[in-house]
Amino acid sequence: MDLDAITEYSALHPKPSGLILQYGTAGFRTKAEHLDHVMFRMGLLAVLRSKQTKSTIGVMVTASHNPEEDNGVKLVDPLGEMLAPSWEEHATCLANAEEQDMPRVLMDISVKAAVNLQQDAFIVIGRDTRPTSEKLSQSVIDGVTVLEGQFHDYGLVTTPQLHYMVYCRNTSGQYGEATLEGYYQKLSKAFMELTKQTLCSEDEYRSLKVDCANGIGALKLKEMEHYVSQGLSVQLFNDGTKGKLNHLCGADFVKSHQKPPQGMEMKSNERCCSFDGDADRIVYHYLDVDGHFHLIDGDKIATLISSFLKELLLEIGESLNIGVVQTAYANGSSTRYLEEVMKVPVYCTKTGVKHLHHKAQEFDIGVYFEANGHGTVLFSKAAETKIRQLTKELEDEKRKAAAKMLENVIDLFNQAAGDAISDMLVIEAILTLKDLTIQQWDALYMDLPNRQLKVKVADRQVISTTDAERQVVTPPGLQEAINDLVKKYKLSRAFVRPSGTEDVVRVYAEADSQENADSLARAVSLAVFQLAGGVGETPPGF
Ligand code: 16G
Ligand code: MG
Repeated sequence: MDLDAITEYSALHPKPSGLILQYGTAGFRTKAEHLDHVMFRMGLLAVLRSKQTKSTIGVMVTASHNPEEDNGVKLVDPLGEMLAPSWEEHATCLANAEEQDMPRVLMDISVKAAVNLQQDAFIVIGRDTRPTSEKLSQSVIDGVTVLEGQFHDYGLVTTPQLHYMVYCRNTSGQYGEATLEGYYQKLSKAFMELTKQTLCSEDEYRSLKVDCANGIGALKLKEMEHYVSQGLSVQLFNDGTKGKLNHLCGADFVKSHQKPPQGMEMKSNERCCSFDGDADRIVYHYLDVDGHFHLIDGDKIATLISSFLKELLLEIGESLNIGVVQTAYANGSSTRYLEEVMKVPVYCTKTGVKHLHHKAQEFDIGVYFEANGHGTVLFSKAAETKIRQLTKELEDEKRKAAAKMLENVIDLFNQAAGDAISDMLVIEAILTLKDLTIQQWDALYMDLPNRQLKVKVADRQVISTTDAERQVVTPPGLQEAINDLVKKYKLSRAFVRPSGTEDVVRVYAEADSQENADSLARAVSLAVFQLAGGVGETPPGF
């Protein structure tokens, strides 16, 4: 390691002294102007991680659904997964080291993690469409270069596309070709094969309006459009030509405000969906004939997908197990429907894709979705091999066709990460194959009315939780207070947790009516404010 060169280059990406940032649920995320040094240092760290794992590592510059002024960075581990927890700690230490200490901290990490510095390193880099992303990704490249890592800059890509590239490169191309062309080809081929029997169905099934959050999803859907145009016609809105990224549009806005995005013409009963700013989340929505807005969130997406997969499994008659993974935010109705009507086992993990992803790996087929629209389906290697073998060996036509469909589904899901484009194609294929309208899909079950609120407290870490964030451990008395409030309402449930991405405590409540869900959420917010050191104004409504 050439410490002099590192010191010299680092001075070009100086750390504002005193600034402390945390590698959180989805990497570092803050105002773009505070991130230059973090980018340089993540370039350095990616090289160490690559040497240690002897694999290609990804670095994605994005702040997803955050406002346009923010930016962020996260590292992608060899199989497309999120960075291992011990390396999250290294990332935090390195980002926070004061300028003069940084080379020493870098050395310490390399010793602690037993990195062989002689090993080659290869890094792939991607970025979203934020005005600051190009310059910041250049700083990542500076970091990679000073440690003599090799790299490939994919430029503008969605977050899941970068995960895909990493996965492809580390599996010698078995998963797919590590190019955008390879990504489009793989997905579109699987989509066209899956839907080929139904291509003559009515036109209304084949057109979909997509709100692209004024983000990268728009560019990439435009590139992909012609690959799937025989099976699906997409009409893009909020494509970034006019509006601001994530402003009053996109999956996060639609989900949290339970409102249609601005900038999208919606006629009644038209099928619409929204991506987030880096295209790793998707939610569907429509207006009914009375003009009422209906949101179809990650829970209903998981339900549609798992019921389809379960039918195919029954058809081929193999005992592959399937499990659905959710978080505490999953609507109570979805969990009940999955367990009681569909009879699939449901598991709850902490918020954040990495927790769901990890749990989903325990099943032959693991379906995971956060209510906010992050998710995918993972097939174990054994399940995949079995299914591919069945498509070749089965003689019974019906069973063979079902196995073939499952094979297409494996290829269509981005198994490296939740991916709005890939999820969208799977959903469109299922709706077409099952001849379902968006209203019929929506009618699978009725969501319980719910409300999310935020509370500002002096230190959100005073709140600790257990049982996948469904129970508060500290501060004392808070869980008892929540229990007493929940008892006052029917079909009710509430939990609180410190946010991993914002300096707030999040509150979730659901109940038999919207009024009751709102009132429970407000009462719980007040309890948090009083028992966990609320600051500023008392939560409204009292
Ligand atoms: C991040 C997570 C997302 C989670 C959200 C929760 C990833 C890639 N993204 O965006 O899964 O739902 O944080 O945010 O893991 P919160 O902690 O602020 O509620
Ligand atoms: Mg995102």
